[in-house]
Amino acid sequence: MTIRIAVIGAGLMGADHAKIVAEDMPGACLQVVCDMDATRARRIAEAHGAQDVMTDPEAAIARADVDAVIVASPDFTHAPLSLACIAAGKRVLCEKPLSQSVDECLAVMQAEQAAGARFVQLGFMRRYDEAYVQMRGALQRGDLGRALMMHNFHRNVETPAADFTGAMAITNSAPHEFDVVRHVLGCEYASIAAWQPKRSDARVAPVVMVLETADGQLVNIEVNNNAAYGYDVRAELVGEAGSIAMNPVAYTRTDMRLASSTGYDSDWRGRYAEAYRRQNRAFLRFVQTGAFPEIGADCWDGYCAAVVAQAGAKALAVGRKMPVEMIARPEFYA
Ligand code: ISE
Repeated sequence: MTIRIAVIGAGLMGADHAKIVAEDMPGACLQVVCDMDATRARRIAEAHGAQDVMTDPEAAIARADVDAVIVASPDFTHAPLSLACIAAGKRVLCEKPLSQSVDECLAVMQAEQAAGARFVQLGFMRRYDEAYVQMRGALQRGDLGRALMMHNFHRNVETPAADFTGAMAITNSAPHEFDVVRHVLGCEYASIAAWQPKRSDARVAPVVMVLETADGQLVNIEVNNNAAYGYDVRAELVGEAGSIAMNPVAYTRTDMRLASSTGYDSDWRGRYAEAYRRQNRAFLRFVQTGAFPEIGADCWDGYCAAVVAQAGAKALAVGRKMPVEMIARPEFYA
């Protein structure tokens, strides 16, 4: 049976998900594209052969001819739309973050537990990126010995909005690292500190974070949303017996005029193209079987990222290290 998917949100990520559903998810079809802006929804629907266009997300979720949902609308809609999917008994792949509010994350977790089944997979797609898969594998096999540190760099060409702040770098961009690092290391954070260097202009400066894990590892994360030169993510996991680092991802190298060069993507869609496809196919299997994807991110992971982000934003504001205080992991998410 073909799984009929509604994509909610027809912006950058919604368009990308619609394309993935239409082209790279055998067993699924793009049923509806929904966006507040009907013209934008229609453009994406026509480009990828969707059956229908809607402007009301709750109505799209409720449709009898929609089996599953991908939420890629603005961040503040993620939790309410996930709740609507749970209420409708439909599985949802929700873009990160689940919510920037810890309380909203808890509300979605509670609704899911009350429903008695997993409905929400979160779009922390880096878990499916081969570099992080190999880092996690090396650690789990014991190749690296005990993990000591993980270094991370996350650079965007420029901020999406002129009023982007250091706090937003922590709550919007860094959650990718918060999630994938705890996924690779297999432990939770104990504290976070955050600082910013000074820039010569009014743009948001990089944010540099240092986190301690509950197992005594150190994690540093640089998020530079105005790096100017390209989309660039780097990571290195250092253990007592060795280290494993992510290679730059480039299919080609140009050798010309006595120089050798590789290019950068302008944003994350190219760098993580394969990870998005793996993640979305895992979501499809989840819809088909009901078994939550082995390495997928769930509501608990969304809650954890929100708690760390909240503590990180506070640490940046007050200029000192803050504890990361979480509830005990509910048995439901074990
Ligand atoms: C941005 O906020 C995202 O959501 C993207 O997934 C990420 O890759 C990008 O670097 C972030 O800044």
